[in-house]
Amino acid sequence: MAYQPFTEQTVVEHVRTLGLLEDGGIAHCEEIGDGNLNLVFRIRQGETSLIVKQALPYAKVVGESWPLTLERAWIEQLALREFASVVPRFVPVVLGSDRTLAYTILEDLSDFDIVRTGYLEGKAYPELARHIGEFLGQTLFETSDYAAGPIEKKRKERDYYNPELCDITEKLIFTDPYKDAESNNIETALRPDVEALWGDLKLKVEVTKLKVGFVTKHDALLHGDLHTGSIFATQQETKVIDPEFAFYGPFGFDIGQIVAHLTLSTFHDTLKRFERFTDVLTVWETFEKTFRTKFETAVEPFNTDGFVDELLQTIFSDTIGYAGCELIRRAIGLAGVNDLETLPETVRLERKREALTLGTTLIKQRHDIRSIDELVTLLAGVRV
Ligand code: SR1
Ligand code: MG
Repeated sequence: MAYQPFTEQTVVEHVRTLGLLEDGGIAHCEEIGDGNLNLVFRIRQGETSLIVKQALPYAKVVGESWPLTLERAWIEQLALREFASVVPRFVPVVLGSDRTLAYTILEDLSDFDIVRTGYLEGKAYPELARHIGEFLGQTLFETSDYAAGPIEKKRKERDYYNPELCDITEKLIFTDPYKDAESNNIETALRPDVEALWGDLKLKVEVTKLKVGFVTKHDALLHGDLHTGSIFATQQETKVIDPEFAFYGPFGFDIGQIVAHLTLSTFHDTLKRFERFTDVLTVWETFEKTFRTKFETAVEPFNTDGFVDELLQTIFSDTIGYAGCELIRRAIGLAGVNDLETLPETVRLERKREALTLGTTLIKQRHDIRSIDELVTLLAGVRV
């Protein structure tokens, strides 16, 4: 069967042929996708409720003028299955997938909130930071050379060859925000601030170093887009979704992304600063403890005394740098976030300026910040 984007009708017919719905009953289907790239259908019939996520051959956020590989759907289901083999409780169950039709069928998590939306409604997720720290510690370690061994690791790197999606990240996070690129979304009143940023040569050199790390380090399997819209949560449970940007990249990238988005959520709701910065602390501490404990089982060539301390220091400074890049990109690049975009104009401009200033500080000072307490103090020191 050749690729066709599903409609609410054809997706039900197709899922029926897979035996995932009872014959004859009436199924209700709704397209609920609100992301930048894909169609997402929820199908309900009796007790059954499931999600079909299908890639479109272009970036929905821009339109058909930005063609995009369908292979990302295959990568996404591979990554979900890989994560499930390490931490099944932190990912949704994959019920089916098809490479040609570019879809993944998933358990429906309708009891869960998208974390970004929940935060905007003032909700809290008390287990989220610990769960994400553990997810990161377990998956980053288990997919790295330190656990997988040389042959298996290189086979996996090949499986997650994802150049088109990496190219999006390279452009939208590391390149376009630092020049007058068409993809940028710069509010007129912010133009002088952004031009000052473009004139900051030291910053541009540091961003280039982080970009070089992104394209050359193949440390572990990353989610690749770990923001609060890629996490579902309840009061007790956490599920990571949407790893279509998955690839082998630097350990610190996903951690930096989540640090940035926890920070962005405080720009919307200043009353939640203490809670969210405590979450930043918990994510890092849980990641570090999990990774360090697992490192005791590292395969023999890597378990040299003292090595893990240096490795964690590098991951920490990369985390800070990538968090800084994400803050800047979400303030002036393509794909803004509702944490900022839903604010009234005067506040929004002020917060975006703060995102630029904080992002710049994090990138430039990443090697001087020596502990998570120092980082949290710096984040919390921002006037919001
Ligand atoms: C064209 S895609 C824009 C952004 O949406 C995704 O969620 C990623 O964050 C990407 O950078
Ligand atoms: Mg996504």
